[in-house]
Amino acid sequence: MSTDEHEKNTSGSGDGHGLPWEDRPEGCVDVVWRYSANPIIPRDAIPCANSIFNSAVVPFGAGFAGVFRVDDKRRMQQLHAGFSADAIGWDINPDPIQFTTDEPELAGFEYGYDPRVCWIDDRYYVTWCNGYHGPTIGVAWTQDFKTFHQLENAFLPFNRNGVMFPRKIGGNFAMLSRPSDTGHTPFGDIFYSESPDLCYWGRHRHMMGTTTGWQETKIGAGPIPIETSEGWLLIYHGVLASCNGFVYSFGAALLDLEQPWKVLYRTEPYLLAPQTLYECVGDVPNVVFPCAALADPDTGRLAIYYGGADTVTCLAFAYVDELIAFTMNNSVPTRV
Ligand code: BMA
Repeated sequence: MSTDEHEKNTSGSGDGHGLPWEDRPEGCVDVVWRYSANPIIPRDAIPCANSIFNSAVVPFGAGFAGVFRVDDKRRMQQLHAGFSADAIGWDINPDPIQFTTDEPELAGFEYGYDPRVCWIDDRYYVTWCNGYHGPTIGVAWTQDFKTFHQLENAFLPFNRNGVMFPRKIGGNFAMLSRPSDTGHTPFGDIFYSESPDLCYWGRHRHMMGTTTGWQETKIGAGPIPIETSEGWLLIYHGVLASCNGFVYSFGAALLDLEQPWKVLYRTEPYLLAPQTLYECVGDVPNVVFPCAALADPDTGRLAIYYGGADTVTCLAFAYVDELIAFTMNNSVPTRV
């Protein structure tokens, strides 16, 4: 698909471009609100699935496409492609993605989870947590969501939450990631890295660490950052260690446009925390985990896709302008 075709889907007609939307419920004062018909994807949408969650969607052709995290009934973590006309009802391929590569070292797919999809120039890049002697960041590109060309892993193990920027920064590809360990990591800051060629990554910069409350234990980038006049709008997850285990919520930050490792603002309160049945009850209770957002530049509407309780896929809404204002007005002190 050409750049023009992609832009046709992300800017233009002023009618919301078919993005999912539901007005803020009456009486709701929150800056982010849930879709009333959540979850949009049940755990058993395809026969092999134990659960379908933490997934990424993008505009594609006249509709939408996505890469879905499917934990199968063997409890292996797989990635599946899917298509949709309205970005709510999804037709998910029952067979996992088979990545193509000429590099034998990359060929044996161990496991993959928490995908993100990012349009840059003329193709979609997929990043995911890729099993290679421990979790690291896998990278591939596609133009049709049928053939996926795998590139080199971006980093050494152990790393998670690789999220690319939708344009080059200072002439280089740019990615956020969260160095971690082999297990249920009890720490984690977000780092920024650049690459001239998507093979060699460097210029690593510390971007943001943990603070208190909902983001006291570890944090990780969520959807692809959204470029705004006030900076990159980054939605990210944060983890609190309760006496009953980890609690995953999400908030937002604004990053400097040309030096994105400089955090201008970040929310002290969360935007969304696990509170509904489908967020509090499932294979891993008390998890909301955002991996994608669809933005309409004309209406300012934002549709945020997140996993609920490591089991189902859910949708929430916001206005980009309100999110920016909220982030600025409810920020913890940053170092900038
Ligand atoms: C993280 C990732 C996510 C998951 C979360 C809660 O480490 O594995 O995929 O949603 O834990 O279990």
